[in-house]
Amino acid sequence: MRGDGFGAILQDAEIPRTIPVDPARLGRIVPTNFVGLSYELAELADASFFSPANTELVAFFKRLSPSGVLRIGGNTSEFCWFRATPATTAIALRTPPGDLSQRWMPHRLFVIEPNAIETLAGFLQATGWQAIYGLNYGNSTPERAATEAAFVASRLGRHLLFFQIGNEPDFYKDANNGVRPASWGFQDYVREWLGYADAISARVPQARFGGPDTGASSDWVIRFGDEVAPKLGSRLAALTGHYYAEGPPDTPSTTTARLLRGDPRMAQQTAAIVQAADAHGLQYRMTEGNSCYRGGKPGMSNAFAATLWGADYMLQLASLGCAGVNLHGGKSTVLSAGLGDHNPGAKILPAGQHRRTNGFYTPISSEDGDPVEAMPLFYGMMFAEYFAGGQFLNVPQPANPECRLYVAQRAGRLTIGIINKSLHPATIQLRLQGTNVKAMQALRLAAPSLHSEQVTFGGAAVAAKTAAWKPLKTETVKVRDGMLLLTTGTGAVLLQES
Ligand code: BDP
Repeated sequence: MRGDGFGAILQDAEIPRTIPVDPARLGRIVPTNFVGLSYELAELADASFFSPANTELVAFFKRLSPSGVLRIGGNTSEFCWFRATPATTAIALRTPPGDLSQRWMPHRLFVIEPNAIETLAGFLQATGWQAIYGLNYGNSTPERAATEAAFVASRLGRHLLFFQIGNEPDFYKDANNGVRPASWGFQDYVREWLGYADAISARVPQARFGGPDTGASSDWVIRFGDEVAPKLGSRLAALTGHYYAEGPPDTPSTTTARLLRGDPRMAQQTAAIVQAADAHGLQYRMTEGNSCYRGGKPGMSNAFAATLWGADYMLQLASLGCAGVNLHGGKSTVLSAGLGDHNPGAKILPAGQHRRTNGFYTPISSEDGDPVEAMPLFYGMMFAEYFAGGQFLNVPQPANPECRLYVAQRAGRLTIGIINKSLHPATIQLRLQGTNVKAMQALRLAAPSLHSEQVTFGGAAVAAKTAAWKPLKTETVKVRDGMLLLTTGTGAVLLQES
């Protein structure tokens, strides 16, 4: 697989059908805070992590977006407690006793000190990002949540986008989760959830909420909108849900080929949820997800395959009207704790190949003692960020389903993304209607193979520690009589009007 078929001269016979790009066919607007990251709430047990003093992490967030969204939640959020005062006691777990080795939830508690919220506020100021703050619902009480929410709101101020209450409630009754009994269902969830929201609103009248942050049940997302939107009115900001494309990592059916083929059900479900959100005047945000659940698959989630999957996934969701995507990651130790100290990805690693034991899907690597680094998925997110603040043009997709095309107008200029997830070069011919564009500048996402971690964007890698990045190679693609023709190998090309 090579990424250098770009700009090749084509024989007549190879020229594909022309795809019209019509500026009158306007699609969805991409919010400027579309790009997001998701982390475990237990990261806050270390107040120095989300801190303005963690300058390397600050630099990577800023490299990704000047106005992104940090969602903090995950499995560990049900095992965190806020020590509001030195006298506050720990939470009591509702998880029934049993064989802990079978439970894919934390086996211990994490304390969040007020100081960690102060440093989080400084981190958000330093990065320009906003936060979605996930409150414990699985093992807490409305009173505790309200106390924590009041402190968080007072410190985060305008950097607080909204609260979420609980993580993946549709899994609570499953044996490997177990924070609620097997008989517990959606109506129980909504009733308890409203109790939390009302307790929080009593302390923080301006509080806004998102939900239900389900793991898999798109029907819960739609039902949540129908039941909760009329009750909460403008206090409800967004419908939210999670999406993991594949998993678990140690099953033979989790493959790069399957990941890159894509999942038509995902698009159908997203379209249905966006329609429901629109009907209630709400946004829909995909608040946690990645290429493969249970920590990601080495060789896929931490490789160029994830770059291309991430770029395509984010742009597909944006084009469907999803208001934002938060891809999950963080430190191995924290992600491992969130999965009950199971590390399925590490089991399939050739010995000694990685320092990382979990969280192979993380966009940013931030392991203790190592420099902060961009992982392959980070580059896919950088690619998607070029569309933030733009408006899509509805264009037909290329015939090859592994080749995807996205076109947007941003600040009056055309931005085009072509993502070729196949192992063969792809040729695209576009007719740019109603414009007199003469040339476009191209930046390529490339790597030696789909399994490689050596990703470059515009011929340059993002520097470790500083997140410095400057394209070394831009290419000029001529537009003749409105026609743009290009070929790309496995990889992606971003074209911008010169
Ligand atoms: C989600 C959890 C998150 C996990 C992730 C995973 O919210 O805490 O890290 O899955 O399985 O269900 O990797």
